[in-house]
Amino acid sequence: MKILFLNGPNLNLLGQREPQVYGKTTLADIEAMVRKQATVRGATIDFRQTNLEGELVSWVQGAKGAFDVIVLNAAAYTHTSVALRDAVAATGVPTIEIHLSNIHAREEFRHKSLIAGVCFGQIAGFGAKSYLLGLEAAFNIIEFKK
Ligand code: CA2
Repeated sequence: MKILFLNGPNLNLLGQREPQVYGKTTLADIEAMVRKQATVRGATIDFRQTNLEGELVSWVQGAKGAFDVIVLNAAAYTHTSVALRDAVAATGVPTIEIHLSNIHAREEFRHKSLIAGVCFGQIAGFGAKSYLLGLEAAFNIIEFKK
């Protein structure tokens, strides 16, 4: 059971800037939390962050045959990247879209997700817990496919 967590631009700043919006937890804290829970449940995770759109696209492409599920916080590329949408659609690996904040309760430009239509589902608004809910959703998909 292998689950790939991908994080988009600026998420490396979590816990250091704008704590009123994104909380005080760092991305390293979130990774540790997810890793611990995944280990308990017998899964292996790979947890990555990049500020580069093309790198995210390449990672999504590379997941085919290597991972069972992708859990994706594409950050700002959620709202802008047709390339990422096409990569998610092409990879065939079930992908769960996650967000720390409730993108539907924020500025209008965040309400539209270009990737939502090609993802298995979306989790948004639970802060760092969105990652654990994403992990839970990944287990559900894997169970469902058995
Ligand atoms: O709520 C989420 O998880 C988002 O994906 C976060 C993105 C935002 O563009 C999406 O609309 C929703 C922003 C990530 C940037 O994170 C920062 C953390 C600290 C300081 C500045 C940015």
